[in-house]
Amino acid sequence: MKSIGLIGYTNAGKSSLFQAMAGKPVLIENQLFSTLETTIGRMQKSPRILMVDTIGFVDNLPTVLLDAFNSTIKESTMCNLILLIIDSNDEKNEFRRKLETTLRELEAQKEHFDFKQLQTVLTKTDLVSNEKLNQLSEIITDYDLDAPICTSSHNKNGLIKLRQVILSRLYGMPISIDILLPTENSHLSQPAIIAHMYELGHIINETKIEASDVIRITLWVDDAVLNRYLSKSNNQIIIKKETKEVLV
Ligand SMILES: Nc1nc2c(ncn2[C@@H]2O[C@H](COP(=O)(O)OP(=O)(O)O)[C@@H](O)[C@H]2O)c(=O)[nH]1
Ligand SMILES: [Mg+2]
Repeated sequence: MKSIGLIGYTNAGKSSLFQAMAGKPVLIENQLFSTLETTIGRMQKSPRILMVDTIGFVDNLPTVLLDAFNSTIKESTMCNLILLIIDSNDEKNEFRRKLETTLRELEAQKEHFDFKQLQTVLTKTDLVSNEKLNQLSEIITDYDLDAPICTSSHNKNGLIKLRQVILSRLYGMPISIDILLPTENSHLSQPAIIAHMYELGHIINETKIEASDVIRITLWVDDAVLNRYLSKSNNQIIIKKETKEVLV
């Protein structure tokens, strides 16, 4: 299992994005602490990826909530990938201030995570111009962070791109494998192997190679998980080169 944590200020659009990507409804309210408890769901079409929606950052947090808040942040840094969700509809100075504050909070948790696990995501892009999005992207890259993925949970722009980025950051590039018919030493049917692959990874494409008995599938899968399976597959699976085409 891999996990993705959603962090960011309250009202940034985390729960909306969670719902758009995980499909499971969580409480969405335009108010402080609508997500007091961490909510966990599975990423759509990739049930082995868990999504964790967390409580958001707030300025001047009441002391009684500080402990709960800090432990949630600490928890989310245990995820394989952390999506830092930022509201693109904030005014530019406010945007910069919140980004700085968030990075400072994360810096304080540095022993628990690596900034390489961080992917920034701009939300609410349906409300802002492309020009502003470019300016905000520049602000983000000025902090030595990767360029943000621009998304809108309302018109769904950028969600496919975000899925691709999540999958390739978690698994690296997708690979293609050829599945051969059973031989006398191996007893697994092609459909059985394919079913296992659906369980182990995220399949992008499945084709029968013309004039042969080979079925080729392209998938995102953890190297170690695939290798463990290969060791039991009696040479019925051949790994092809990594593919460059990325379709979800
Ligand atoms: N226009 C627009 N509004 C959004 C979008 N995503 C979230 N919102 C609104 O922003 C507010 C806060 O969203 P929510 O997902 O609860 O934020 P959270 O506190 O980070 O979980 C709600 O009123 C949402 O309807 C979006 O993509 N576009
Ligand atoms: Mg929320």
